Amino acid sequence: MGLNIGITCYPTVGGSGVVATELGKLLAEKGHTIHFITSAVPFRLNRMYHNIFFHQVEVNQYSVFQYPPYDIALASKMADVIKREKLDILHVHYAIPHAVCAILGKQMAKSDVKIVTTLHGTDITVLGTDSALTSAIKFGIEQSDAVTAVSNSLAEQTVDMIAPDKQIETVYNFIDERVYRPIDTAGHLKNEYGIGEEEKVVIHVSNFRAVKRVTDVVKVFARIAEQMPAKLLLVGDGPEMTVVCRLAESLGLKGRVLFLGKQNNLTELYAISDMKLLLSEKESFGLVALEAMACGVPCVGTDAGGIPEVITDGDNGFVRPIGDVDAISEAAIRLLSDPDLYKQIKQRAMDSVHERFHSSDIVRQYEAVYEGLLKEA
Ligand code: GMT
Repeated sequence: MGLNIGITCYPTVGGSGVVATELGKLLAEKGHTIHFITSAVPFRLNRMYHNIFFHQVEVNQYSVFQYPPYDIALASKMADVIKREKLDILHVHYAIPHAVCAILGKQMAKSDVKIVTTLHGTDITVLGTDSALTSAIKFGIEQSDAVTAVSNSLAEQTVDMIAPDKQIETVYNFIDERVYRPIDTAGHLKNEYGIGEEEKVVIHVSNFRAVKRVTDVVKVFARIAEQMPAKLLLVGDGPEMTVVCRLAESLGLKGRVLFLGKQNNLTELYAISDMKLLLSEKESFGLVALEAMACGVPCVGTDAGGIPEVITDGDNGFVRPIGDVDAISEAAIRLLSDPDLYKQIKQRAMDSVHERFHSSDIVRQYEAVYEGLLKEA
């Protein structure tokens, strides 16, 4: 029987919002009714579904308040939706503020709705070290009815950092295989970007926060470009952009590094890319690696967080220590210059997405979490 499921996430561009929205869409396709309770329409919610509803959290800027009360407005909206739509499940992404808001919303609604919290990383790896928020994160996790993390690494890190009295189950991220797949751009795009047929294309996609170590991406690319004709596509924007631009210039890479800014149609960019670099120092999963692999683009990543659970070194890509530009460059150059190895790793990259992260398996795992809670009740 279809369930009434509320979903709260940050609706902006970012892995957690993408996963939450894709999950909502696939659950709706399986007959559940989905209620997004968010501050804006999730950006991936790009078509109409008769059983997906959007409830906007309005945050007003009152001059008497120093900070806009997003958390309280969200909890209040959650309470309204829990009551009116008779939610069975409220699935929130991020412990703070979303799990804490859900607990408050449930109390306001005097309801028995089950709260499922998915941890995505930043709340634990960054905020968990901020002692001002540790108690709130612990509370959000412990008072949720079920808690999932997007990798074993994140689940273990959460236990190490805040020792919550709660079991945390790993449910990996997934991609929509109908969107992320190899496509043929017949070389048009490569031409339009002025990339030669013989040039290797390296891609990096992120929000250019310092933890993504985009400067290492540029340093590794400089080594690659010494060995073969190549271009680097930098996709995204963020706080480190100026530093990255300056580094590319100082390494004499002007014209070889293309700054594409934020882009939506990543499959078209992956179609012209030969390899992706994901060199973060913190990464609970690395959804962008999975997206690239599904499109047939093998990745070289660091051993940060959950990356080694997505990229298996020597099987579907390469994993090297964080910041080890020499070792990363050696692996990248080897991958790009050995056609047999490349073919084998590329195939394994595509196969492993289907074997280990298939959307239908992951959605089923979330349904099992929901059903388990409702059976207990
Ligand atoms: O990486 C970011 O800066 C964005 C952040 C988010 O909230 O979307 O990403 C986190 O969640 C993604 C989806 O689960 C993961 O793929 C990313 O690895 C994770 N980022 C970090 O842990 C730094």
